[in-house]
Amino acid sequence: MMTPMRYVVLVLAIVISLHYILSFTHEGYGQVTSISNLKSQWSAGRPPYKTPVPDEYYVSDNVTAPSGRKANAAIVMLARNSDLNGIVISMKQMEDRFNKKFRYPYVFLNEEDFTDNFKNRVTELTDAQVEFGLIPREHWYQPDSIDEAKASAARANMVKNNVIYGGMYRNMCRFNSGFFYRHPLLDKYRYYWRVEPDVKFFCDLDYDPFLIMQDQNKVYGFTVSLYEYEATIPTLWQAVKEFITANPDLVSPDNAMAFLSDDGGESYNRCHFWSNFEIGDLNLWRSESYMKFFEYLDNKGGFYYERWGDAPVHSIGAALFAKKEQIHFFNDIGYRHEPFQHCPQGEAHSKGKCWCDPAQNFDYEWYSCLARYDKMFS
Ligand SMILES: Nc1nc2c(ncn2[C@@H]2O[C@H](COP(=O)(O)OP(=O)(O)O)[C@@H](O)[C@H]2O)c(=O)[nH]1
Ligand SMILES: [Mg+2]
Repeated sequence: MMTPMRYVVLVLAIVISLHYILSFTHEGYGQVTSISNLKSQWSAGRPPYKTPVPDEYYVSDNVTAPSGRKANAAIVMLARNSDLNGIVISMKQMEDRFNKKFRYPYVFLNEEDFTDNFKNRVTELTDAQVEFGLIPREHWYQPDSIDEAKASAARANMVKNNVIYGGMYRNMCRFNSGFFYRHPLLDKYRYYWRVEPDVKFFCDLDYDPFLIMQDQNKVYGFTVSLYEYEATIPTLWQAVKEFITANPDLVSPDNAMAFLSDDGGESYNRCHFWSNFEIGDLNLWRSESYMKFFEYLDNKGGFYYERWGDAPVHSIGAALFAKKEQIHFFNDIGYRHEPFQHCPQGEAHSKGKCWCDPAQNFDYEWYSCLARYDKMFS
């Protein structure tokens, strides 16, 4: 039995549907919604959505930096072919949040040839130039000077003790510490932004961070800082101290030792900048001081006998050889690399239209070193 109420609803539905169908036949609604137009597209043998939206519908997004100035910079990604899906996630966000406007070139590096599939998928994400570089063998693989028996025993021991990445990543850490900036594809650049697979960029970046680096004479930029695992660097600080004693003139007078050490350099507090995000000046790493420093560390063998990471090595290098004012915290770049994130607070959050929850922010968590960075300037 149909209740009066149901009857009214049914009649109304019929009337509305009729009105809708009739409106389609009215040519005045514009070509795209007219039945005759849809029909002609169907008769062409394909559904309408397969006809591309005409060019004139697109609003161009060619807004560049206010003055049109650009830095001499590139976005650099070290990646395996198997990292492709994670790379695409990171790169799409880079483009959407920032690089669509600024069009900085990308440089991809790998110790193996990138596959055509890898190259095609990343190239189609951007209008900027994309280059793919093969890492020279001698920049990547374990040098002959390393005693493999000793190195493999160290790896096995770390695996046994559940040290994170205890058995892997030696070549990658050594390459990032001392070789990425020597790749011929980077020769022509002064600044770089390091990006890893599977990261998140939470906010619109409407200014050019490379120009900030250049104009303000910064050499190293970070978003997250934290403590290193002691088990990966048992003898690193001893090597650093030896280097400083042997080369006192190379250390910057206005250095950031206070970020690294709470006792004037005697011991390392394990603070470092998280190097999966870096915006830096390649000349810092190309400098005589850093090159000598890396060579000194490399000769110790700690990249293989322990698991020295590029994060503490870069951080110590930047802190010793730059002025502390040249190390920049990019507060307005909302960023996540599992499992930590920097979410801009307050005005920076709204200005960047950030989508991270401001309550989830690593800045002053107990495991963060940002307070030590702040303190250097207080
Ligand atoms: N070409 C190449 N890239 C690597 C290799 N191992 C790691 N990477 C890259 O090095 C970076 C760090 O590796 P990832 O797996 O993100 O390490 P995690 O962030 O410490 O967990 C990423 O950009 C990886 O794509 C490798 O064996 N070959
Ligand atoms: Mg990573």
